[in-house]
Amino acid sequence: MRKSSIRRTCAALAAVTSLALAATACGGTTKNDVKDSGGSNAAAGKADPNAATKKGLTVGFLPKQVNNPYFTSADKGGEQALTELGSKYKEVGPSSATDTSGQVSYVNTLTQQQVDAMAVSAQDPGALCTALKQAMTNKIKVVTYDSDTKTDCRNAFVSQASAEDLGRTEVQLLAEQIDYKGEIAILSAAQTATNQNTWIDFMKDELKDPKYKDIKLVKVAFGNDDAQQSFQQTQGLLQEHPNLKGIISPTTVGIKAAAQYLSGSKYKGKVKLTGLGTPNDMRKYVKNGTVEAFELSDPAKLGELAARTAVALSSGQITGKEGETFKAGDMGSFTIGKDGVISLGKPTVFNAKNIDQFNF
Ligand code: RAM
Repeated sequence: MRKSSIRRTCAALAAVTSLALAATACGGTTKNDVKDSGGSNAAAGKADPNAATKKGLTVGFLPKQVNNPYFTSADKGGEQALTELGSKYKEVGPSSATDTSGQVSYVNTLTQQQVDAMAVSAQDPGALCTALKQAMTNKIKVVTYDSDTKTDCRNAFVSQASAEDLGRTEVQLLAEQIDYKGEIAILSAAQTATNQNTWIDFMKDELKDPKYKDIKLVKVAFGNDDAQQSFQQTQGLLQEHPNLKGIISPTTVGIKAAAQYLSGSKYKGKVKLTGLGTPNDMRKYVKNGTVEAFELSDPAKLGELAARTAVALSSGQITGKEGETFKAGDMGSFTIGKDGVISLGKPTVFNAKNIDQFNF
């Protein structure tokens, strides 16, 4: 076989089969040769907290949606951390938050490109599993951030806060604003989104407390992290439920669109709105009396922690097991919790008093 056709065959083989297999058959020096040289602990699948931080790694970020400002900030945080650590950042991803098959293709692309690690925000808990497992078989470390997949389809999950905290506190915020009385609705993102669905389950559980006996959740609507759809869903909620007293929107795109609708309607200040939003998106709605209080953790910090987790995994400092601890630069030390979850911390609650102190 001529050299060029060997190269073509190898490329084709790598595209359709296990990269490790293709690499062996083609005799190339691949990531796999390098990756297993992480010392005896790494070879035995044990974490070595004292292992040196590797440089020159490539970490691919795959957000739920590339044109969502939340992920623009998150991924920027990831890029900055990787640059500081002497590694490379790349980003791929779909423009719609409901393009699960697009996300699968992007996972496969990153695998074919033999990145060292990928940070993925999953649009759906199960859809990416086969592709992510294939990546891990090829010794690529998989971190989910923001929105998880199933636990066996990644090495670790970096969450913006405890899911339970986020779900329960959103109900608490709204309940106070409506005096613990009346109909409420939820305006979510995509119907399959792991993060939103987990938070909603905790919201429903929180609502079981007798102190909320006079609050009734009448509907969960889905705006798919699309501004126009979220705006229309808000309008629809108020048409269908004219007695609605409050809305929780656990998505930055949803809460912004709902605030925009409410602020231009007769419901402004009457129908309360809370959830997860960025201070920069929500500032004007807090100032004009549409929104009292909402919350979020800084997405740039989430991206930074995802990047640092990916590098710690690739360096063999952690494997993703509960109880392992690692240093995340200026962010301090983090300990991996149950099911491989790493939580960034507590979200910040924003209101008229503090919103001007934040710029993200
Ligand atoms: C949207 C996305 C993201 C979520 C934030 C709060 O940008 O749905 O997944 O974490 O909101």
